[in-house]
Amino acid sequence: MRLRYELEEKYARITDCFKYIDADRTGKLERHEVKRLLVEFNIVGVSDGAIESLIDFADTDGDGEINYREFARGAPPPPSCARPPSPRAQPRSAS
Ligand SMILES: [Ca+2]
Ligand SMILES: [Ca+2]
Repeated sequence: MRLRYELEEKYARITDCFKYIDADRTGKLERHEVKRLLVEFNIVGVSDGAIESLIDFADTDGDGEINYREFARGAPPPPSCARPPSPRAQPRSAS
């Protein structure tokens, strides 16, 4: 169904986004990765305190890092997070 497809698309994009930010492949977004993301988006002038607040907001289990579940739940829809979705012949392939 269409709704199901759209949900899968959305989650695929969040996953791509997460992997993109998680450059060191730890499966979690550490503070330095969040900071790097802001720099990459040319969001400069954000204080460390504001970044900490952002992380704390998303970090619902309080371990200081943002895991995938926290990211998927806490992140706003990422319109510009990753590169535009690449056109694929198969919408969903086993990975
Ligand atoms: Ca990481
Ligand atoms: Ca956490």
